[in-house]
Amino acid sequence: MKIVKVEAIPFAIPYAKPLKFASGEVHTADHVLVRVHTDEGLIGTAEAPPRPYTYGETQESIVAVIGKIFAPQILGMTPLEREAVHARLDRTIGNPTAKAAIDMALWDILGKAAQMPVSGLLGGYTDRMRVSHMVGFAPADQMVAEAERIRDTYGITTFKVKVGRRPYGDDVAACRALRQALGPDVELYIDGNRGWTASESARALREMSDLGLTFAEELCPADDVLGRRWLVAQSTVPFIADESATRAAEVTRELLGGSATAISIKTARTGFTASQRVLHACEGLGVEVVMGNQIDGQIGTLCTVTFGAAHRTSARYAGELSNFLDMTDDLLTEPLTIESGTLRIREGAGLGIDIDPDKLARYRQDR
Ligand code: MUC
Ligand code: MG
Repeated sequence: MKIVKVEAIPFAIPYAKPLKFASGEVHTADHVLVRVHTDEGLIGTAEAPPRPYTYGETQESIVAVIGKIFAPQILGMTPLEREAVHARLDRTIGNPTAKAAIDMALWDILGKAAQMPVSGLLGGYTDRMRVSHMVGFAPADQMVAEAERIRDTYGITTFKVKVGRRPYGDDVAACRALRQALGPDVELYIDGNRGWTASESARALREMSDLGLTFAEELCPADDVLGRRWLVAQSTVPFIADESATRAAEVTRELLGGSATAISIKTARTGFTASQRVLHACEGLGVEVVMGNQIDGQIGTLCTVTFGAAHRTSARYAGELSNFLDMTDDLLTEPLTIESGTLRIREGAGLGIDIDPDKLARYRQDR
């Protein structure tokens, strides 16, 4: 079975409620649908979300690098040669979401060819994950109202609160308001997207020490090498590396350098193959992981839950699987649903991604 075509289709779906955080904001899901075609008629599907402020990729750059560099490199190869495919893709540095989407589309093909779900091929640990919802920047009362609505509508009881604004006391107050409104049983953790300095972060963590936070993520830049080590050494909660550790080698550097004590795995940037490398490295080192969200649509979310549910250690904490709820529409024929705070994988062959052709025609940007 040979790869005969790789499509990179730009599409745009507006958000009903934009997500705002310290490094940027998202108003439209301007993603790229990636479809890998084989000579046997099997098609693998995934999506690449451009996050210019995090990886430097744009919708245009993803379409270009797949069309001009990656597709010509892998045409004629087989989906079973994933290591050889990655050796070719990795000649080019960067472009993580473009590479990840190709990787996941290849796994989708393998699942379809074997008539097996990808989750089973990856590890088959469980069929669902608890869901964590990201609460973006807004006045504290609106953040509380959103969390309460999400809890009451979907049964979600874990929230990642975006912080990193100035003065930091506003974010501390918002976290306190969330804890007071939601009570002691809800899990809360924070993500600064590098918005604070190390000393602001340390002060904020001290002032929140009674809030029972589960994790703190990327509060200050990893480039503040000594400041970040100093911060992490005094943090009483695990300190998650997200955008500072987007590859297995960076994960090693952050952990061994004492700049992180937990890792966010995002299939949107490491696909399934490299996400397994990161996961297994973390397991070997005894470091906890959380399945993160690249502000994914439903296709990306299905990929995240497929990977997260497949492994014991990635299924342990709630995965960030709900931001698609803020989009006005999506491309799946059968939309994802979150019930009792959990999201299930799709049974059946491959990833279970079935694209609605009318929706794709409506939202694609290249015609
Ligand atoms: C997150 O965890 O940081 C926001 C920026 C990004 O790269 O991912 C999101 C969520
Ligand atoms: Mg993050």
